[in-house]
This record gives sequence, C-alpha cells and structure tokens, in this order.
Amino acid sequence: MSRGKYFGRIFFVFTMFALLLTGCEEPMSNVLDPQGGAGKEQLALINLSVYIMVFVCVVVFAIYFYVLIRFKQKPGDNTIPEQVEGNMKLELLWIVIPIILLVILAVPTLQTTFSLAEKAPKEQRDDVVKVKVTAHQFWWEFEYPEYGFKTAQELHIPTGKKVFLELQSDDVVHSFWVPSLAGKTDLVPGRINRMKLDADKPGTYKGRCAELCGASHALMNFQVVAEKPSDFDKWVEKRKKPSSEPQTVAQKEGKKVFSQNCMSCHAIDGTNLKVKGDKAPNLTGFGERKKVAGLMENNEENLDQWLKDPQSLKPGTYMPGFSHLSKKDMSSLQEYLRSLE
Ligand SMILES: [Cu+2]
Repeated sequence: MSRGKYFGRIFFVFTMFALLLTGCEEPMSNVLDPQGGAGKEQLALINLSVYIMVFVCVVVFAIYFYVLIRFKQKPGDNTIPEQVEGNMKLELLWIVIPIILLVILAVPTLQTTFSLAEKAPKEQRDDVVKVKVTAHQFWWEFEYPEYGFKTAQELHIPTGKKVFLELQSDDVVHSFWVPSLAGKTDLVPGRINRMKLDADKPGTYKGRCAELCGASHALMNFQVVAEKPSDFDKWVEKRKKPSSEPQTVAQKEGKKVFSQNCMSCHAIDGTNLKVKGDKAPNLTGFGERKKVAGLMENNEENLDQWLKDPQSLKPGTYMPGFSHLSKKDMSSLQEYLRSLE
C-alpha cells in the first residue's frame, strides 16, 4: 500500500470516530459542560488527571526523542555508550516522581469522593433537599421523606440547593447517572449509597442507568427537572395536594377502569382509592410528566401504545399490556391519567 493511501485510510477511520463522538453529545447531557457544583468538582478531577498525563507524555517523549537523536550510532563508530543500569540516582528519580504525581492525584480525588458521598444533615435545612432514590427494573422511584410523597421517572430539584441522594436498588445492580450534573453512583441491593448533586440553572437534564441491568437497561431513562426554588416549592405543594379526582364523565369512568386494572401495582395520591400499589411507578400528577415510561414524549399516541403493548417499547418490563380493554375503557382510562395534576 502506498504511503498516501495508508494515511488516507487512517484519516478516514479517525474522521468516522470523530463523527461518532459528535453523535454522543446530547444537549443537557455533557460531562465536559457541567451545570452544577458536583459536576464541576468532578470535571476538575478529570482535568487534573489529564494535565498530569499530558505532562508525563511530554516529558517522556522529549527525553525519548533527545536520546534517539543524541545517541544515534554514527557510521564506523562501534563503541557502546555509557550504561546506566543500577544507577541509584536515576532509579530513585523514576520511583519518586510517579509517587509524587499519584499523591497529587489521590489527595483531591479522595477529598472530593468523600465529600460528595457525605450523609445528609439530620435536621431539616432550607438549603438542603433529601431524596431517596430506588432503582427498579426498569424505572426510577424518587421519595421526598421530608415532604412525605413519592414520584417516579422525574426527579424535581430546586436550583442552587444541595440535593442529598440516598440510593438503593429493589432488584439488581443499577447505576444513577446525570451526565450534566454528577458522575455515576451504583445502586446495590441491600446497601445504601450516597451522593450529592446540585444544579445552577433551571432546566431538564437527562439521566440514565449506567449499569447493565437487564433487557431494557438502555431504556431506563429519567429526567432531572431543576426549577427555581419558588417553582420547586409550588411543585411540592401540588404534589402534597394533588388534583386526582376526575371531573368529566369519561374521567370518572377512567378512574373506575384504573381501580379495576392498575391499582394493585400503581398508586395515585389524593384519591379515595384505598389500595395503594407500590410495585410500579406512582402516577400522581402523571398528566404533567414530560415522558411516558420515562422514555417517550407524554402524548396521546405514546400513552396509547404504552398501555396496549409495553413489551414492544420496554422489553422485560413488569407492566402487562391492556390491549384487551374495550376501546371505550381504554380511552376513558387515558383521559383520567392525562387529567392527573
Ligand atoms: Cu438499571
């Protein structure tokens, strides 16, 4: 192969990689553009390790090329250059320098790791929000112990406040990851892990499961909705006193269909429905959620498809399909779900 062709091929491969990487970047989902304090602290660690690596590479390659040129064998010269094996000074130098570099890396890494996994303060504080996160195959449950309610698939947080998360799993190992806000933390059955995060600006940030956990691992997405503290407080009030009672005839019918088909797994707060399922996402305020099943835009078509054939959208989900419902029951059920605020 000619040299030109060879470099042409390498150039092609790298261009393809670059294109692939640009495809990875989604808005509001970028580790290198953190939108909160925790993400910034973690980016500082990434940067520190990159600077150290670049420094090591530059020094090693500079010495390498110097030696390559300086000690190149000259024509007719068969003498062996001075040998340095067993040289105490040199040996010490290349043991001590890496140790110093590792210490420079280790101290801030350990500090940040422990500080971001801190326990939440016991007392209730104005600048702190506590959330218990439970991962299930394949959905996320968010409980606000201080406010006394649970929600699913959408984690609401106030901007500028510290959010202390307690993470646990209901089944297998999952990993909680919101690229724009903070690095991953595993959720391990039988264990509680902790992490802190915060958002500077209001926005909807993408979250996902980052540990292979089953057939729909790649579909186990969630949203982090960061709001101004005043908007967050309004949301909390609404969740505490949700409007879950049906108004129209169709909605009333829908509530009946819900109580006969969905209630053993799903709960809706603020109704007179006695049994409160907690095997599946709490649906209080479902009409205001951005996504159906944490996955698709919350519109009529997607909700219809999800209720009729969830397996086709999230393989392995425990949600059964309800395609056997009559057309009328299905449409009133959907009307009721969409009315929940
Ligand atoms: Cu998972």
